Amino acid sequence: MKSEKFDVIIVGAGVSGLYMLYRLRELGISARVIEMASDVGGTWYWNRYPGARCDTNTLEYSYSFDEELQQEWEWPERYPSQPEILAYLKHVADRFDLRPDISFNTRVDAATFDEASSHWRVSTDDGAELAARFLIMATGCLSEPNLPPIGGMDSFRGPIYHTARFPHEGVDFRGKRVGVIGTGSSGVQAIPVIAEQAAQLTVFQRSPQWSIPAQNRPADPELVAEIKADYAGFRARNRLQPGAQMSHMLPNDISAKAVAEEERQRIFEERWQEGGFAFYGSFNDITVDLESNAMAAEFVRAKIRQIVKDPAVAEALIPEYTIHCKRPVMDSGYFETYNRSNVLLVDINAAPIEAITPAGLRTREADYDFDIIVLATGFDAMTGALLKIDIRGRGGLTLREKWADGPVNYLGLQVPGFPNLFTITGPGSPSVLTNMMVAIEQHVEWVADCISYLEEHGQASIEATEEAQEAWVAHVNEVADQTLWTACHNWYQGDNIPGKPRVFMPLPGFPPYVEKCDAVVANGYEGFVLS
Ligand code: FAD
Ligand code: N01
Repeated sequence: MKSEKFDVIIVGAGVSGLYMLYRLRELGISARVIEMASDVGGTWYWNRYPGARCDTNTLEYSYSFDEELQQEWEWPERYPSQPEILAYLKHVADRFDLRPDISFNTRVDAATFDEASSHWRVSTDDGAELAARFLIMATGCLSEPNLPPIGGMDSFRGPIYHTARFPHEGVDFRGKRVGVIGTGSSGVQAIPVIAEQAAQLTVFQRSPQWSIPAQNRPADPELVAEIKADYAGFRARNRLQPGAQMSHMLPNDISAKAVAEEERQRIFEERWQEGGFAFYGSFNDITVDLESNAMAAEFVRAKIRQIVKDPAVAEALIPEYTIHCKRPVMDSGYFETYNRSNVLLVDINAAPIEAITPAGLRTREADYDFDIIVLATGFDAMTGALLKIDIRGRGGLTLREKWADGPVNYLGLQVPGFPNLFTITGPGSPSVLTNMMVAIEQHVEWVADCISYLEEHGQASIEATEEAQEAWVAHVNEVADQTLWTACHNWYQGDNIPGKPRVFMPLPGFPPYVEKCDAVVANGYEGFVLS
């Protein structure tokens, strides 16, 4: 059996893993990245479904750590497509010569903390065993696909594709009868594109979506020049926003209830035309006040009724839950797609799916014949990829046991009982509630600085205390309870995975979180034991 030793092992070569490797190298610390895919990119390697695209503006969804990189790279559109982001991440890997320290096509199956040597022993699917003092999980918040527990999958005569495991060579939908299950961000992006190609598209909807038009367009050269003239200043202002992004239009600091009806409609319309996250910045209380939230919902409801010609279909597409309660969805012609004669919407609350059949799919009310089925059913978010690995800390305690009632940790970075193990954008940190590029950079820099500090001060290990964890978990719950995010069925709290404990996992509010992380360091790594 091979056995290699490193200072640090990083699992995952997406945005997080690549920057982590770069940063450690700059500090002279040796690291090995283990990645199960055949190349870099993470999310942008796996999610190759038609229409896959970011909904964070390109000038914000990019690394800020290298001035030349951010000045030189040119994004053609307002929102980058999956192929563009993948090309960018491959460029980063090549530009900084990161590939020699990455093992591709290798999956980490287990990691055990050896208390005697204070090392992590990591086993991979090729039978290798590696050891490192520090283990950094850059495994992604949205990387473990959710395969719905629908019977008969193996019996289907055609192919079934999950959006997060789409074939690299693409799929030819021309002339095909296609069934799509799921109407989250992935489904909403894929459905209009598939509808244009397929002979017939049937969409199986469990929850309707409050989708806002993305209003994607070619990059505006004047805006690009303006931002690039002071990129550092732009990034710094971004980091002061609760979601670490500005969408080129700052939120209005006024309540929806504080303006007259006509003015309210004007502002909603202006923001709808701007598109994307800007809509939720129409007023400062849409996401926290039920009355203001209802006003925004009413505006979007009217838009759906206006766009969708068949009133019954329009009603089926209108959600009942509060707007912005699920992760916001942005679209390019989603509601318009239901005006096409080759598209059928099936509400599976009224007619639940019973099984996948050899010919297609059966609901309680009808049988459907398909050539291709697409699962746009999302992810076992935030904890899925971590818990898939058999992680064992002090005394053989497994992370699965520790998190049996939901994830607990300190700062979203470390779990008591698991010394020297860090999670990038782990549960309990702002992660998926932010522009993740920014959240990732902040976490990577904090972890790299921490390891460097330990090296400089001759400390072998760092471990969060139980007291710090308890206080942190209480804090995350308290902040989450002040929002409307806990009011519906969403993956932020594991509702999409049968049997997953219902815990609100990310922490709302990026700037106060950064302040806290900085204060912890300033106070000598308060809440951690260094030894
Ligand atoms: P990932 O990109 O998920 O990378 C994790 C890597 O770890 C993967 O390559 C995976 O193969 C590897 N891995 C996992 N487990 C193992 C294992 N056991 N062994 C070896 N390797 C392993 N965020 C935004 O901020 N804005 C957006 O607009 C946006 N759009 C998105 C669109 C889609 C379709 C999806 C799915 C996500 C989107 N996100 C967006 C979130 C996105 O996941 C993050 O922005 C970011 O790409 C995460 O990077 P990461 O490196 O942390 O994780
Ligand atoms: O996954 P989702 P996603 N039977 O969980 C349904 C990011 N992202 O891949 O809502 C039938 O949102 C499920 O129904 P319900 C972004 O953070 C960003 O679309 O649980 N249906 C839902 O309709 C996003 O939030 C972009 O009732 C089932 C759908 O499948 C996250 O990734 C693009 C089912 C899953 O929606 C996940 O998005 C893509 C079942 N058993 C992704 N199980 C951008 O545009 C689930 N569903 C930036």
